[in-house]
Amino acid sequence: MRKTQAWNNNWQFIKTDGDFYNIEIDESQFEAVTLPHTWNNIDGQSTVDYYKGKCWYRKNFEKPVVESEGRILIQFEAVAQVAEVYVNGKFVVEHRGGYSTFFADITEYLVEGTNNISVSADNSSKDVYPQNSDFTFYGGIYRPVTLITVSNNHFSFDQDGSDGVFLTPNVNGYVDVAGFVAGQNNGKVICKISDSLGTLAGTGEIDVHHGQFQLNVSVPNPHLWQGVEDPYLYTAIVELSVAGVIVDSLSYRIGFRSYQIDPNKGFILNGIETPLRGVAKHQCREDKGIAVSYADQIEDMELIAEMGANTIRLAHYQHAAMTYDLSDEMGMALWAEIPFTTVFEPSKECRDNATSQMIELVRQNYNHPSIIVWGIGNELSLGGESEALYDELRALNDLTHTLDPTRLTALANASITKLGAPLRSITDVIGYNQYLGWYNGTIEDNAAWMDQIHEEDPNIPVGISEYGADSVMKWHSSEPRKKDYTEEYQALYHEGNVKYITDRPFLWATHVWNMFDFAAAFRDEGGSVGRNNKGMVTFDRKTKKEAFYLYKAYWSKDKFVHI
Ligand code: GCB
Repeated sequence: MRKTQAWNNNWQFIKTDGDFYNIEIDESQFEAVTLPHTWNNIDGQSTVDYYKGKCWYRKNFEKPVVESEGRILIQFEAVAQVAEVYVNGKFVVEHRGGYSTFFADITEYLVEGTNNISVSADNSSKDVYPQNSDFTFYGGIYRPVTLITVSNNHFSFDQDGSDGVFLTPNVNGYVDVAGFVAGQNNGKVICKISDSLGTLAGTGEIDVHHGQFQLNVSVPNPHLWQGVEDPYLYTAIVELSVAGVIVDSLSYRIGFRSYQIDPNKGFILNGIETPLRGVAKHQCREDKGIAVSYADQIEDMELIAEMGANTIRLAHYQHAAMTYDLSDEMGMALWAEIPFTTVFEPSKECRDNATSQMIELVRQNYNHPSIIVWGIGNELSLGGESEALYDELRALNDLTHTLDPTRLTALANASITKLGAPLRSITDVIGYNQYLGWYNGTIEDNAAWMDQIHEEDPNIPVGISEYGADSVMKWHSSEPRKKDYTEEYQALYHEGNVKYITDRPFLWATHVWNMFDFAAAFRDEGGSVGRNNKGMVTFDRKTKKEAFYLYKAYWSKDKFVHI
């Protein structure tokens, strides 16, 4: 049977490159660290020359006990940006992509007794995306690591970082369960689905053929997942048995829901028009950088819920598994995306990397009811529009539909994207990043602009994937003006926008940029270095800005401030 063990303690770290995968290494220069860890937690939030390079982590461990012929794997929930894994001095696997999960099957590399694992992390890579964007590219093993032991027959761990089981609940009362099995081919898969009280709601089983299976489990009259109003989840336990003995078991929380996105009526969830109004977010906070804890993630999600949001754009990369889990539980509709922003020269490396990142995003997160759209890119026109870029995006869009025929695709366009430009019609829905009243124009300009994007593309669902203004908490004014970085101007900016948005239900989704101030090392503005200050809440999460309360008043059912 599968056993998992958190593997975050007793790591050694050195902030430089070298042959640190060798078995015989003087570890006196290393420092003891606990994961999650980043080496940019301080410099990444303050200076443009934060440390980028290849650094090393090492850990000595006893060979885990595993059933005969079982496998021993290490699951890395993310290593930024390029990782190489070595065991006992031998290369095991490389992973290119700083925000997604991968497995290292280390079974064949182990010896009896004490073993060593060495992992390099490199945040300076030029052919892994993003290469250029308005946020700090942290380095490190900054999400949890898990040791997994399984018997030889198991649900397969794929190169795409998924665990090989894909569940598609249908509101008509069934769940499609498909997947892959490694090891012996003649097992049986049993799926048991229970409601939130633990009562069995449906069960089914099927024989495995050639390492694959597909079955249909009937769940009559399912209780629907209705976003923040009623985020009802079922639990699906999927078991693999061989010769009547259960050899592997996985558990998922699933939700039954259907949706459409209409160019005039916006987002419709289970037949109910549900305007998506919310925020975008990065994964980082003061002093910890990107290496945040589970408690930090819960605090972030609770702040988002308190503001009354019902959607999150998880910018600009794959987020932690716990973020998707919490969104399922809280009913947040998600825009989930790959790190593909502002590309200047679409190249073969660019295509390969965007493709592998999309495969990982979709396959690893397929089972989450909260995910509504897969975002294929952000502001790519800023690097210049070209046929090569359009081809790149068309290919990515087709790939995404093939990977997941049940969901829609989205693209976040820069607001300068021209009328008739292909970037407006490649994906199923689009959003615009618009900063009228901040970088240019006036707050009032937004009303006419919102009507314009609808009139220009009446058959394409349009949303606002970003809008925002900076405020640095030390600045205040009784006569707030554009770009004065005051909390008061930021609140005025959002007051205008929230009214215009409320009056325009055709906007399928709107996302405030950003829920939290975040690290953007190259920035130096408003007297704040290394920070994008467009958050509703400060980087340390200690202060809710005035605009936070404004949205709470508009969106939340609980409009009062608790003192
Ligand atoms: C954008 C980008 C985002 C930036 C934001 C800003 O359009 O997509 O990554 O952080 O603008 O604050 O300028």
